[in-house]
Amino acid sequence: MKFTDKPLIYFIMGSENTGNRHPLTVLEEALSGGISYFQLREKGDFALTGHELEKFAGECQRLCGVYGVPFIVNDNVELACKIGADGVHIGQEDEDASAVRRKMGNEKILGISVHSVKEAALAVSAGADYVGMGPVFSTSSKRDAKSPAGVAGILSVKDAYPQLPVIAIGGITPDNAKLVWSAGVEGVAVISAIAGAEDAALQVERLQNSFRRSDRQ
Ligand code: TZP
Ligand code: MG
Repeated sequence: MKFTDKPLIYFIMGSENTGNRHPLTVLEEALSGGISYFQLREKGDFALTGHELEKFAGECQRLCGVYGVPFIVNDNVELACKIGADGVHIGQEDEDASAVRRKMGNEKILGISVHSVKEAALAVSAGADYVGMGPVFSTSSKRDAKSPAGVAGILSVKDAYPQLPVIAIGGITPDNAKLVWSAGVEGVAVISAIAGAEDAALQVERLQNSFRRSDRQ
């Protein structure tokens, strides 16, 4: 997984996040706006399952392929392996991270959600390519979200593991992203600010501009 000085916008979406807009329309807009990674996170009461999920995942994967953007699957390691996704993202309650790394092989991307320096340490030893750290701010996109770690929470992980790519997540919008970039993260992961935007491409551009306005440039 490559992390450069370019601001990394990591878009996360499931079929329930886009309101009355078609998720594939939103994904294509976000891709054309310049997202760097896409994660399919299919959650909620009406989440697709089985064949429908596989079909939807395949459509998202195909679109990502057109734009050359890595396609990551949340939680579902079996699905990721079956369809040949570029990687998988797991949380603290999911399968053991070292076992997932073994299943996926070393070539695939492994991301792990962490909420503390201690969890970041475990993620490093399990072979994570990056950690998703958050929620930075309060969020309504995750039912069981922990209390917000703030920018201080990100800084504590960055201080302990300067080489570990950190993707900040939770309540990030173009208005507060400047603060997050200033903490030295490699990227920001966003659900609602992109999935709920009228124009996802424009919203991605706004997030990129917030990086340009941050203290790092
Ligand atoms: N993990 C921590 S916060 C969060 C996840 C999946 C949800 C982020 O969504 P949003 O809408 O960008 O706050
Ligand atoms: Mg999970």
